[in-house]
Amino acid sequence: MTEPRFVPLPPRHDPGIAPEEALRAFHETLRTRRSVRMFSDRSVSREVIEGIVTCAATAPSGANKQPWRFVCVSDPATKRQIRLAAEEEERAFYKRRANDEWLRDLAPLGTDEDKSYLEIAPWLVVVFKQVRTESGGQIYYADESVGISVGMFLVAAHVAGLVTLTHTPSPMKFLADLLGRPANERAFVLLPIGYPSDDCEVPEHALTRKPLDEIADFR
Ligand code: IYR
Repeated sequence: MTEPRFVPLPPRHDPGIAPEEALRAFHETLRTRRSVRMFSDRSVSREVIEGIVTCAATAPSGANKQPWRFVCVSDPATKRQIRLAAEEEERAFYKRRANDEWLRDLAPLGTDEDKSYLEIAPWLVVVFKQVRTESGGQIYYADESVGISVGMFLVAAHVAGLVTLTHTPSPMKFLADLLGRPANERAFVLLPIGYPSDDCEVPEHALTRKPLDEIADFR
């Protein structure tokens, strides 16, 4: 057993404004984040992607196992392979796998099996979750942990002026195969990241957010 050791909580940088004001500003930042499917091919440096992954890796995780792995792909040939494999899965999804309710729910988003953005975006960040450690040890709350880190990734990308999409081609097994990932990892989400195209549009439908009284219950 490792004995616990504690250090004082480091002092936080003082925002210098009231929490209400800080939250109004932060909400304004978050509110303008959108899922984007129309990317520019404008390049993004590896350093910027590293900075975003470094932010995502500040997430809490079960027993601090940090079970996220970020595979960052800019190689055009690999992006093409991912696009072709994803489109194959999506064709099956739109033709057969999705039921009528799912297709009705997706209709206002205008999505289809064309995933050309997977080749146009300068980077595809494929997030894997570990279900076991490299040495076969246990992982706790893998979905929660990796989900939180992906949320932080999205916010970091937005703060950096970039756009992302949380893309989940289903099933995603092809990603582990294609990227040669070890047996203890499962694909979690595929995040194209870059700048929006000049003519970028986003679905109006996804603009709305439920009011606070519908999503929060104060006792
Ligand atoms: N993976 C498909 C379908 C899709 C599913 C959901 I749930 C969305 O919110 C959006 C799309 C696709 O990417 O087209």
